[in-house]
Amino acid sequence: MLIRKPSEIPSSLITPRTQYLNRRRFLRGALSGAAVAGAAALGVDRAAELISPRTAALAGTKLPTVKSPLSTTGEELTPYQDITTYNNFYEFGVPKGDPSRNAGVLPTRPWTVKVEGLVNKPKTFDIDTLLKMRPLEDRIYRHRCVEAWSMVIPWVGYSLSELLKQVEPQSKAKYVQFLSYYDKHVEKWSDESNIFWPYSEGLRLDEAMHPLTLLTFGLYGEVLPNQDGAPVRIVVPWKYGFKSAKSIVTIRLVEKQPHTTWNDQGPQEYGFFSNVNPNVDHPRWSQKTERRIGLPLFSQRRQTLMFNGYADQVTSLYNGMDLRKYY
Ligand SMILES: Nc1nc2c(c(=O)[nH]1)N[C@H]1C(S)=C(S)[C@@H](COP(=O)(O)O)O[C@H]1N2
Ligand SMILES: [Mo]
Repeated sequence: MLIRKPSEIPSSLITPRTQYLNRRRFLRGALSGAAVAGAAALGVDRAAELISPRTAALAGTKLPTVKSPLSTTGEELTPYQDITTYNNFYEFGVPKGDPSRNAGVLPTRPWTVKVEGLVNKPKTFDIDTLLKMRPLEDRIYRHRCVEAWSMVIPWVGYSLSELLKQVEPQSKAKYVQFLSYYDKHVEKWSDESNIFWPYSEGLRLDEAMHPLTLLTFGLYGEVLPNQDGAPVRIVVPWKYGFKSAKSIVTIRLVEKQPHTTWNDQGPQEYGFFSNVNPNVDHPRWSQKTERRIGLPLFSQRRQTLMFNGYADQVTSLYNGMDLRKYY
């Protein structure tokens, strides 16, 4: 497959951001017009289905944010264009450009996140309640995919611990499982891979409670585009990207280590912990270096940092653990 990477497109071809957004809004308008016309021919019930809440329209809405002391500094931000067109979101297709083309059909309203399992106060949160529960922070993080590419992304959200504290985890709870939205009629591309849906990820409870673990609603100060995991996702910056489940609907506190999607796919290749670690190679490639997306080709290659550069904050979580064994 030959796809021109965003970084290889001359900047003269990159649409300025405002123009790009206006065009998208225009296209969306045109599309919903077509949906209404098409719906008239189908009868009322189908019509309601076609026009019903489909909130790609929310993507790009400004979010009120405060600066975060936990932001990574001194890194050049990856352009919005790259963050939103070079994605892994297998529910919407395997090639990196497919999620940005297909994820518009994800219905991001109404949306709830159910927090259940070993907690004293299980609760189903409406997404708009979650959005207002705590001040939203601008948090810049390095983002390192297991495929050895990376970005620097200004996310918007607050620490997941703020939500977990509210439901009061019981002492038996040792792990947290995250489940993504799944509807094979909406995510028609999901059969391109043999993943056992819904996408499932997990963290040890202390990892989930770490302040760096972000409950994420936006990027670049705006509501997440669907392809980046709208309306809410997890971001765990010291781990490979696949640990950060997108478009989550369930958070479950459990006693035993939950099954996780990439570990199911290849346990020798993708461990449960999957901390970014330049000293432990993937069986099929090195993890010593990475390619920073969005930079000129000659300057993309760089050293991968232990725990993706967050060692000062997270090393203590793994005291006494053999990180080769627990990869
Ligand atoms: N539900 C779901 N979450 C997912 C994935 C996915 O395919 N489905 N891909 C993961 C992988 S491999 C990575 S690298 C990141 C990518 O996030 P981004 O596209 O916003 O950069 O999302 C992770 N979360
Ligand atoms: Mo990834």
